[in-house]
Amino acid sequence: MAKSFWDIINRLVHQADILIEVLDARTVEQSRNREIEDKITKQGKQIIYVITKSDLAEKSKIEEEARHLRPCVFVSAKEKWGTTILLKKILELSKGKEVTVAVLGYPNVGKSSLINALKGKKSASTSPISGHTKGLQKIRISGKILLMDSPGVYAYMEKDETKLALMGSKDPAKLKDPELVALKIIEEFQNKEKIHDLGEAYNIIIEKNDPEEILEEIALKKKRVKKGNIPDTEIIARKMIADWQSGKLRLQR
Ligand SMILES: Nc1nc2c(ncn2[C@@H]2O[C@H](COP(=O)(O)OP(=O)(O)OP(=O)(O)O)[C@@H](O)[C@H]2O)c(=O)[nH]1
Ligand SMILES: [Mg+2]
Repeated sequence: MAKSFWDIINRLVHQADILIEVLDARTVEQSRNREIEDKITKQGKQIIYVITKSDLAEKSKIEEEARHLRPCVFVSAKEKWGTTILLKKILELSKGKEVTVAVLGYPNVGKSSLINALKGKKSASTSPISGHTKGLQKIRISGKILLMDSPGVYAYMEKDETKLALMGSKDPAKLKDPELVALKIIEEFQNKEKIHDLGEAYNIIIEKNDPEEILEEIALKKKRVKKGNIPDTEIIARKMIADWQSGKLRLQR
């Protein structure tokens, strides 16, 4: 796997003139890969940072996180924002010449959706389940711009399952320790003093304070129980992770 991963990166960097690194607005810094960014710039290719899913985060927070990234464009493939600006940026960098642009990033970050939003119609297949795009696919956007969709190869360099899950790059059904990730989500809400919002998302009032007890409380109140009314923390954890990944559970606003 490791070899085919670098093969894909090398091919993309070799074939493309511009590489778009797709970053999740909710986890801008974590969705970068410095090693791949270095490889791109060393080969004299241009990077554009595209922060997608901008509809899921507060603008001021994204701006703060993205202040060092240049050039950087904010997009929502869902709401169709930012695509005209991104196309203009590509044309500006290519100086009107024909250009190949590769789209890179973590699984499920929104690479294929971005391509469809740029094209204005569905050309790349998308899915809420990570690992959807398998091979490289070329999609012509206009006479001047050829886009390349790629699988979410970034995940092969990241061994931390919790991080991958929080970034939406790991299918909750395939997690070895979903409870650990759910506890992290609960802690995130606690750290931001937004535990009330977590309850609200599930139409319950959270009364406990300890994250493990909160997980059990949510399982009980949402009736995810095993025989003997024992909270099924594994099932509720997988559900919470899926809701986090889809944006149903979110910290902003
Ligand atoms: N809210 C929101 N959801 C988005 C946006 N872009 C993509 N998504 C959702 O994110 C999920 C993944 O989108 P894809 O475009 O398939 O992601 P990908 O990076 O191509 O994923 P892989 O091919 O699995 O690596 C889908 O459920 C999309 O609907 C966006 O701008 N806003
Ligand atoms: Mg894809």
